[in-house]
Amino acid sequence: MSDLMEIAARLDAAMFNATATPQLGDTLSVADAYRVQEASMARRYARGERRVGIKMGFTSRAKMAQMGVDAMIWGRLTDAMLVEDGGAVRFSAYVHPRVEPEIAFLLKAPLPRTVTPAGALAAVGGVAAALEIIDSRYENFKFSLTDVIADNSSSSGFVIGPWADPAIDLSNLGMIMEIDGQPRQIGSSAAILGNPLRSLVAAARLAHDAGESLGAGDIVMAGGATAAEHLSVGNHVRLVVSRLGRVEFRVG
Ligand code: 0L1
Ligand code: MG
Repeated sequence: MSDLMEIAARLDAAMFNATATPQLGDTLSVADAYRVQEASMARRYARGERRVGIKMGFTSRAKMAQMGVDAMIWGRLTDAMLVEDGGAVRFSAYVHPRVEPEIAFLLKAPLPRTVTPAGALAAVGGVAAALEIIDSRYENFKFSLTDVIADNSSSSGFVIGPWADPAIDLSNLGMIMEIDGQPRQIGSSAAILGNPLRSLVAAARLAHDAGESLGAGDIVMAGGATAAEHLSVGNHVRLVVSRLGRVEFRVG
């Protein structure tokens, strides 16, 4: 267990100092990788950060192919990771940040462990276009499945557009992510498990199995719909999701 605590401290320090650390190298089981994640997040909570929800990862083929990982993962989101819509982030706060287009859910009721997509929808108070800023703490943004789980699934920042009424068909919404006015990723919400609601169903199960309940007020990021794009100083990133709205931020 002390080894796991040491790894958690190393990953937390890499995040805190925005300095890359070597990969762990497939030395952990999946269960131990989540224990490391929990322990490194406990260090952040002890510094005053508050958990505000969870993010799902590798819920689309595009993301699995980009990173060479083929299983769904999840990570914790804190209030310190939330970036105001239209706001700015500091490039120097990250190791090698990337951005990806997502759909976010805001819960208005608890999500039970086992729920159908329709049951999950009934617990949703809002849905929004969202951008996730991912930042692996590993050198060269390279990792195994257990490496990335231990590293809080590369969670780093997230930006959420205006919440919309969830009573729309989420299964095939067009998504265009622009950087500096140029379309860089074009996709559909269908890429997220056929419908982002399925990611919410999976989130309920995975979080519950790890002893984390999802309740009213929690945010769930459904996972990248396309491959991620590198960020550079000066970038302006904007995502438009058909029928849902837009969200944007700058890199300073
Ligand atoms: O949304 C996603 O699929 C993000 C996965 C996080 C892991 C990564 O690509 O760094
Ligand atoms: Mg993501």
